[in-house]
Amino acid sequence: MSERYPHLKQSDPDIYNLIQKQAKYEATTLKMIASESFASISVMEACGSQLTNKYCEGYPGARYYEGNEFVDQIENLAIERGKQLFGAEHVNVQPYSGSPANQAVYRSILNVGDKIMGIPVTDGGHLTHGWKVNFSGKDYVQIPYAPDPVTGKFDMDQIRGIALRERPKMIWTGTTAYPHTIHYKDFAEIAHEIDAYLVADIAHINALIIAGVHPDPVPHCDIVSSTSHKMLRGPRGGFLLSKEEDRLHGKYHPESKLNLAKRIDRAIFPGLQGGPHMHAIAALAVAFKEAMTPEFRMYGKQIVDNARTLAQGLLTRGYELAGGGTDTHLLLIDFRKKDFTGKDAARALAQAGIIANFNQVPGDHRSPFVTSGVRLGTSALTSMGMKETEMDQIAAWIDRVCRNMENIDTVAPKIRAEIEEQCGRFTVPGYSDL
Ligand code: DSN
Repeated sequence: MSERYPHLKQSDPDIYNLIQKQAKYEATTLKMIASESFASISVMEACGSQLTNKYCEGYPGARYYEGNEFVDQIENLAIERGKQLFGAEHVNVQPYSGSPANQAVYRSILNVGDKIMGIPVTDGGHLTHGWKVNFSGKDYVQIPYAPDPVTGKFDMDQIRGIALRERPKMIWTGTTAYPHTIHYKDFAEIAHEIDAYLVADIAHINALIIAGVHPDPVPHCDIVSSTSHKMLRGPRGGFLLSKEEDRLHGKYHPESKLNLAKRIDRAIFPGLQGGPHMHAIAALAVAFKEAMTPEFRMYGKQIVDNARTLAQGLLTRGYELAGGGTDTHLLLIDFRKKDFTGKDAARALAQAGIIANFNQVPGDHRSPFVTSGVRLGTSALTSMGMKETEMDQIAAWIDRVCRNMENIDTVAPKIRAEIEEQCGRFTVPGYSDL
């Protein structure tokens, strides 16, 4: 690898060396945390640019600081590309990340104390979908729903029953650990029936939607929220897509005279945030441009093909998967019947060079601190260029780890060496292609 950060190396060797070590670690192990992928060098260059110095509170053409000729053009480009990519009427690219984006969703359509429907974290939801220790569970009342514990899939009749009984003012659809297709149209029918807003959180699956291998939420949802990193391969950040006008005419919101787009913008700034992170917005514009290419759509499709092959490789070797398989980028190995926990398995896999996380599975009897599952994702490996052959090999390595939990200290280094050899045949942006 040629030298990438010559100034940093000289001025702060401690941080330089740690960044290099992390980069090498990620390039020589299997990055299978389902929410991670690899940003391109162009994205990283924009993110590391002089734009980090600029303050420009407000929106293009209406800022509270001077000197915005170029940053206005950058933010407008990001917005226009976002609109084109997702077919959205309105785009806000200023959220600092997914959690602030979701906070703005609440602030733009609801009042504190309102009921919302969301999936608890322990069932594969997100903290911001109403979890008790998060602002969303403290300021709003979560009505929980979850995948069926037996099938691992959403039971739309059951979800409709909860919605009709509880009449929440907003329904979240979106998960961090659901391996199956989300049918937004079905959720929209339920939301319309009870005059609730429908908001999709697509942080985990945005590239699959762009690639056309997962249904599109934009026509069916009032607001769509996303992070810009994860499988989209942009910078750390978030964005919001919405309709211009409000289907419910601000029914639950004090500022109902404003349209939906305006309320979202106001919720972000000045409601929740100050100066936009222009370096991240520029990098997001770059990522949106990359996501418009045929290569990106092939990446989105290959992510799913890889996940399916990995799932098949595990099923063939006798493992159980939550919901029986996957339609997306992720799968959950179900270790409920094993005498080791998800945490034990995740630790052992990491020792062997397979980096994932322990995660609860539907019907889990173990606590969230140990769990009975491991969540695996294929986005990062697909970005490296790995395909079906490599996925089957990975299933074999996972099997070897799980069959050798008792003597993992002996087995793990051997597998780790094999993994390093496999990774060496692929490309990691910013590491092996320099
Ligand atoms: N931390 C993310 C995940 O791993 O799913 C959610 O934001």
